[in-house]
Amino acid sequence: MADLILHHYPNSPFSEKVRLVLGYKGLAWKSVHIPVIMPKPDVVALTGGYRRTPFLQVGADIYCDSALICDFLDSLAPQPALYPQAAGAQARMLAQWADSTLFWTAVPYTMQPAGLAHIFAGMPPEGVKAFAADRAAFRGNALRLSLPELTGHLRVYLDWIEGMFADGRPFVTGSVPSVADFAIYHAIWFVRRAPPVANILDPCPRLAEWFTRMQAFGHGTSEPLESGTAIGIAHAATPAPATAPLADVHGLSPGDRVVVMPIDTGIDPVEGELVISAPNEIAIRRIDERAGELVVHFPRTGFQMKKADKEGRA
Ligand SMILES: N[C@@H](CCC(=O)N[C@@H](CS)C(=O)NCC(=O)O)C(=O)O
Repeated sequence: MADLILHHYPNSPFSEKVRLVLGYKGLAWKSVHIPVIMPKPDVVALTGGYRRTPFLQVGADIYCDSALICDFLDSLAPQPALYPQAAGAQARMLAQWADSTLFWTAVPYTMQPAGLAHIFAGMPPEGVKAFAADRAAFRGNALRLSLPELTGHLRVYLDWIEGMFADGRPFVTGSVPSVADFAIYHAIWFVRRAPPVANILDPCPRLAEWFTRMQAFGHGTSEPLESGTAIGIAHAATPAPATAPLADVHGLSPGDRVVVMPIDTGIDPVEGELVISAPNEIAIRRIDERAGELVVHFPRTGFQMKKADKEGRA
């Protein structure tokens, strides 16, 4: 199989989730560092417009969103499992809560002035300003909570998580890790990156022990790669044949021109020809001037798909 190429940047929590999964599964991967803010021309050449971080490239196949990347890595390397049978569906449900509610509480909480000053220490003011403007556009009209609300909500969530370890279990859903652990981990990881505000974690000793257990999985083995080389790799490769069952709910068929986009943040449309419409996954084929023929994969949930009009819009 072609190399696993993770497109990410060091300070990205969702990337940390995937890096830790790669470590848990003992996988080797290539590391492309992408820009933290727009413009991202090499990202867009591969994804067709999706700008979020991270995404995984395997030859000419592009996997968007950490939830789908987890599914893909688990099918590629099934042991140790991200979805252990004993954890059941609750692992996925908890992961979805952590990737949305917990993340969007922990990150803005951490980005309060004291946390921001620590995370951006040494960055010129215009860099901080550009980051703030980029993320304002990224979040669009999403509700912004005040710091007292964020603090209050985060305390409740941390208390819930701490409570899950009360019966002595080493991981969130039981005796072995599941995807839920990795999804909760990256939000906590981000809070810990800002020591001036990380004291909110102090009343959670079991969570601290769990964090150390999780951190020990490491990131697997990686080698740096230039984004231009990654585009060349895509160009030289052929997308994997689509084998997933058709599970259409849109009245669309493979071959139809569609537009796919996230429903929450970074809602940039990606246009192409539908090749997979499976229960948990949508994939579209597109041709890029620099990267050639690609198939871009998205999870079903968290995204919307529409038939493209003649101009290729949703
Ligand atoms: N649901 C997505 C969320 C990804 C996400 O929001 N990533 C953040 C970085 S951690 C992002 O894209 N920020 C804007 C950017 O990097 O351009 C996932 O699970 O991958």
